[in-house]
Amino acid sequence: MLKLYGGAKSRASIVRWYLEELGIPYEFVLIDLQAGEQHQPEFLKLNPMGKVPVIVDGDVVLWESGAILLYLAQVHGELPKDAAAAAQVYQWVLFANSTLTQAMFPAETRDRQLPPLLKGIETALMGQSYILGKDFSVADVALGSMLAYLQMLFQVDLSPYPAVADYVARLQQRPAFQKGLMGARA
Ligand SMILES: N[C@@H](CCC(=O)N[C@@H](CS)C(=O)NCC(=O)O)C(=O)O
Repeated sequence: MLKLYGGAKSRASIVRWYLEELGIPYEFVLIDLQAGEQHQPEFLKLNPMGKVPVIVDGDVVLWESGAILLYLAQVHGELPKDAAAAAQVYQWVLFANSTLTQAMFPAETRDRQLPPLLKGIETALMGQSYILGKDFSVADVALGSMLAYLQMLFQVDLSPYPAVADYVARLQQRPAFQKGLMGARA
């Protein structure tokens, strides 16, 4: 069975959400981040960077939540075959995990960095339910997780961006979101 290594409150929840969406059975292996278990030799064999999430899927050992999401999407036939269409998925996963995440930290620059990005997401969501159009995809897991974290961790007010606020609310209603992203926080 696929193993997912994560902390109690960590980005492993993003992967958990997608595993729940795909209905893939998995074993969650809790790493005690407070105790520094991620820096122990046993864990560093899985991820030399000493960070979660990590998955072990047969012979495949993989870290970085975005890479894991895209791997799962490809293995389970959820990535478009067309290179240009697939690149749209990569674009949003990378945007969520790099540009958007960097704008969330540090706190001193958050108020300046975030508004232009939220405005851009608002524009992209105009007239559509999900970031790539009418259908839910792995790109929504990457982007929706970061937007949900913005609200949960930093209480960012999304009301100036009604399409973004509606989008996050729509994603939060998904059973897999509740089980994966919220359930893992307990
Ligand atoms: N970009 C990485 C970030 C991984 C990351 O920073 N994980 C944190 C938990 S959310 C971690 O393992 N922290 C422990 C440490 O840095 O010692 C990803 O998306 O997987």
